Amino acid sequence: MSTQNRGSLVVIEGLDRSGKSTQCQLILENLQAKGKKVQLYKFPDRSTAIGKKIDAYLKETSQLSDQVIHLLFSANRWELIDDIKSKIQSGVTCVLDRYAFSGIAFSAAKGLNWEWCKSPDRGLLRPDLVIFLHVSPEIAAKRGQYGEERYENIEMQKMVEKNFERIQREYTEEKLSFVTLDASSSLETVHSQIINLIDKVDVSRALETL
Ligand code: DGP
Repeated sequence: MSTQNRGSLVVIEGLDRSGKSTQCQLILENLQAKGKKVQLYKFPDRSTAIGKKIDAYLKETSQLSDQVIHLLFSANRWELIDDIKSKIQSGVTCVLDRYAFSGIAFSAAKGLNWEWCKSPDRGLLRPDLVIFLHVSPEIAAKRGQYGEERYENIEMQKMVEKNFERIQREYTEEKLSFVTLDASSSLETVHSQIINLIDKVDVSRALETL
């Protein structure tokens, strides 16, 4: 990929109800106000045919094996990656609300093999920056609409939290910039920390793959 004037690839991860989607919206507004081209992608993207299957699974109106849903979540990322790649090449900063790291964290929490969970996402674009918004599962559980979907229970979220710690360790060893922020601080504090990190992304480096 050409390194000239490319956009950056930023991923926001977190437990359910960690404030990810609000922060993604604030990032969008901040970068747009600075005149930057920016596009937000939310994973899972529930609008595609695969995304609709994922949505039904999360709302518990359909049942699928743990392996099948893992592969569907990954396929949902693969179906959008060419679009993301061409946006980045044309100078657009792409902000992803969840990505492959959620895939490992949630599926491994159900007992699937760690390396097996990683494999379907190998070859996807490697982000310039991953920000994990940390909020304790107990605090998240007190937030609005919690418990409406599959996975929104404290036991599951605690395992997911542990898995994100391992993901951060492993990817940091691979030199991926993976930062955990305390998302229980005020919206404004978290937002300005995120913007500081995004401003420091080095887009002169070529994008690699996971
Ligand atoms: P959200 O739309 O951000 O609330 O995410 C939907 C739920 O799906 C949330 O509980 C996290 C979970 N999730 C997101 N990505 C993946 C994935 O790749 N694999 C699995 N198993 N779960 C995921």
